[in-house]
Amino acid sequence: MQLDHFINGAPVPGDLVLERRNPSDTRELVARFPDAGADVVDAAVVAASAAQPAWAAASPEVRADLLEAIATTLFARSAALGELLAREEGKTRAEGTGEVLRAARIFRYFAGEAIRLHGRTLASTRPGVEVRTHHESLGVVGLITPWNFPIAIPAWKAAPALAFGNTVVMKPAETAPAMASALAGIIAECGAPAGVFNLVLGAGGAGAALAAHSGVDGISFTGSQATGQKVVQSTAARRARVQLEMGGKNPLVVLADADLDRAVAIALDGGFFQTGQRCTASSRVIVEDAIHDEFVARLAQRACALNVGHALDPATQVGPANSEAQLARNLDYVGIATGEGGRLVCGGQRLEREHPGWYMAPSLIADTDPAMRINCEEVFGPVVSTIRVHDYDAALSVANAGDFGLSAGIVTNQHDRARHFRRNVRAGMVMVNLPTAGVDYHVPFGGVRGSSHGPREQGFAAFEFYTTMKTVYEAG
Ligand code: UN1
Repeated sequence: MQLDHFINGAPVPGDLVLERRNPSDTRELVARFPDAGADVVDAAVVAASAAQPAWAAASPEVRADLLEAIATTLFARSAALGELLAREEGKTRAEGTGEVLRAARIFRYFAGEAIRLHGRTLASTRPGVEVRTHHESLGVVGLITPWNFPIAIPAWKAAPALAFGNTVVMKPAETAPAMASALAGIIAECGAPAGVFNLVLGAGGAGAALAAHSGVDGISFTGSQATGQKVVQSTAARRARVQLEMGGKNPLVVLADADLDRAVAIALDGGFFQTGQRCTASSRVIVEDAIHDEFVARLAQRACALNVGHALDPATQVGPANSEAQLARNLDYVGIATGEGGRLVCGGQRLEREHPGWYMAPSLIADTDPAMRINCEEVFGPVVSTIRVHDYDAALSVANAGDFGLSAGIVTNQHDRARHFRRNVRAGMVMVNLPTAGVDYHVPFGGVRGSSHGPREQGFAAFEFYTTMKTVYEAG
């Protein structure tokens, strides 16, 4: 598959200097694609700027119809797109197809939101004056998207952007160009006017050029803290709006009263499904002493039994790491954790399969200390650590340690404990008796501290980033 940029309603080819291989079988070349330079990014921003006034002025019904058509197309093609997603990203076919359906539902949700956008009318403090708020589009938005949800995250950024009258330039991760291209093709096919949605492919330089472009009114970014920091510096310098999602080191607290089978199932899902490659993954499991050893033994048994294999094999439960670099990072962190005194209970090694791929055994490291690097730094792989605590208060304080604050979970049947945790844990999302990962699409998503910056994404909160407010005073 040879991919092009997509600018002003037409494919724009470039030198095919980059390639993407299937992480389940690296002999398979999934896509070859170009690396946008500043000139290509500029052309896309110019096209988006030119298209923006007419798109914002169109009836909300026009925008709703486009999003509805995109949703319908994604529903209809979920099987083929789910397969492409699994081949390109490495998550299982079921996870890939599920993600395409999630993207479809996001577009359908924002088709409704396009119509519902409204302001407020208030009585002025001055007689004879009316005062209202209007929400207008922000303008041209740049979307810098990660590889781990290669269609759902583009959908939850692009759908509200388009719904509220913005035009888009999207730069997807360099390990997920084919899904982004498929989405751009569908948006065009469903009737988006030229310039409304533009795609530039490439590596980090293309994203940096987009973040720095003076014609871009806002950047929505999901990725690492290091890149997020560069994005915020670049946007702050020109006072553009910015929204950053930068991952987590999400704690899952398991209290002694918890049903062990349930707690183990929650930890297994949150820690290892989707190869642990979720910013919401339960990567730190904090367990009360009374059940710690039994919990670790059962989780290790379940983790070892997970079937790691080719993403398209129906028996596979955990696909490969997304890239060779990600696999190397995962293995490095196992070494760092054991080097600092953690006890490797299961996994920890690369796996060989009949296809050459970036496979890794689900890995559990027990007896870790909250201050160890494994408990402070995001790994983004199937690597889970456990921390033993003597009571709930200690668990809460460990959960609140560190620089992240995206999602936090607790497994308990004690209502008062769950409520105390919900009120006192420092996180943007709290899960009671649920994995820290796996969120609904119609409610706000985001974290606190080093995890997020700027307005929340998704659901009814999304309009805050993608619109600007105007206050109108009118005398008769
Ligand atoms: C989820 O847990 O369902 O990059 C979504 C990520 C997050 C999305 C997680 N922004 O993993």
